[in-house]
Amino acid sequence: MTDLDTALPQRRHLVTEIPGPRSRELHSRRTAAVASGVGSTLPVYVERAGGGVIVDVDGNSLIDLGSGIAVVNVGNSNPLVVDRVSEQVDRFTHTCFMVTPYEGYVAVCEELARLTPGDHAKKSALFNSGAEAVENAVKIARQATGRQAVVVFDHAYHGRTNLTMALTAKNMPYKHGFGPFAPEIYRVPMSYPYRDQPELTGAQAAARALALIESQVGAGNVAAVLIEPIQGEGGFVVPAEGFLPAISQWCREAGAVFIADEIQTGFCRTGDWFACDAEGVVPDLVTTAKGIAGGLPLAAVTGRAELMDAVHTGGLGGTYGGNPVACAAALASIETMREQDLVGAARAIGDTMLPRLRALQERTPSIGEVRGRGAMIAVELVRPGTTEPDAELAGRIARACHAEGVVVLTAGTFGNVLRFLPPLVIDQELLTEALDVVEAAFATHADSPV
Ligand code: PLZ
Repeated sequence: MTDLDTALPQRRHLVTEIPGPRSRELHSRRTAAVASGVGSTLPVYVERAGGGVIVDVDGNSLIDLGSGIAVVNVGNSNPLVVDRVSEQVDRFTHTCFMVTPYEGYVAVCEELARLTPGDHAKKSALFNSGAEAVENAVKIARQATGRQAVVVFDHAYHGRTNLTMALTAKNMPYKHGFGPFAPEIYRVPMSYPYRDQPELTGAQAAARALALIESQVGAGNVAAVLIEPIQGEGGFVVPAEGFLPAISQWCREAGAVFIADEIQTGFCRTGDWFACDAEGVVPDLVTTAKGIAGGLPLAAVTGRAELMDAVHTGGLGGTYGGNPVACAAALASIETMREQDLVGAARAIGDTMLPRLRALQERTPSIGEVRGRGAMIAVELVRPGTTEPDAELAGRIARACHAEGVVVLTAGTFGNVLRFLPPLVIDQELLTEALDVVEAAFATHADSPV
């Protein structure tokens, strides 16, 4: 669907088993040199990637349904990103914005002000990683409110640094053995329509969470409520309609900062520029990263100008935050999203995937739920006839897809969610072929209807 000016054929083509001999060789070097705490979903070592494919060192061409965890929304080595990055690298690679600034940083902040939800005056600060953006959003909210408590949700994922580990819900692998964690973090139940028994409307789920905040934290102590509008690592949990608006309304009344973590959902992924747009929710602060810069490390906090400016000069920063090469990549990515209508492309991906996966669900009792929006789609696996999570099956299906040359990821508090995050520029045909592979994996590995 795009004018991919790449020599990389957009096809699935396996020439060895997965992983092949050269990948296995690299893997044994890696095992000797790389700390084992860093994992890899699929140890095929990459040689090239573009559009919807990843080519490994053995010459296998795999279909990419992961986008490096929702990062290469505009496609890997997107031609415009490559051009702009090369041009920037040629001019200068780093000065440190806090020493001698440059236009690219300012231009990215201007784009963020235009694109993020709401038409109020906004300002931004740039960082290197999602976790760093989340940490800084909390710093800003605390400074602006003079309060300390931060409210987060069950199944939340916000990063692996000390503060963000405390904000993240899941113990294994993110927190286990890494405490003590930062104080003044309070966790309340998320709206999780598939698992809320009895099913709660968005308003009811919000009332459940808000009652706990009021009784256990106290509205006047809350600096910020931090939420992913669709949870990512937690299993692509889409809250019931009305949940986010109710939480954001409560924040407004309580004088608390409503922070939307759009690190995984942002930049067209869900079929809107930002997932909050779907219900017209306007956060006070938004954190972004991943999709913003087509694969280069960049992150941002964007928000109400008066909140952002509550911090004293020098209170925010970092050596590399808003690196000029990453800013050039972000500007090229944003231009691509706009010109190639990647919002529309993400919607089209959802329109292809959801009906096929729902049809698969009809004949597969171990599929408890198919959910998601745009190009952020998941399948939750359970033991047939129950809602008991089946992580083992999710792993088996993922491995079967990998063996057939389709990169899929798993997620979820219970590890039982298969998730799909294709690059938004993926060919329809390639996407259809990937879905054939997923269906075949279910046909072989999941129980047949009873
Ligand atoms: N907030 C919503 O999705 C990163 C992490 C994978 P960083 N998610 C992928 C892993 O196992 O480390 C993420 C996110 C949301 C924050 C983050 C953190 O972003 O750029 O990884 O720090």
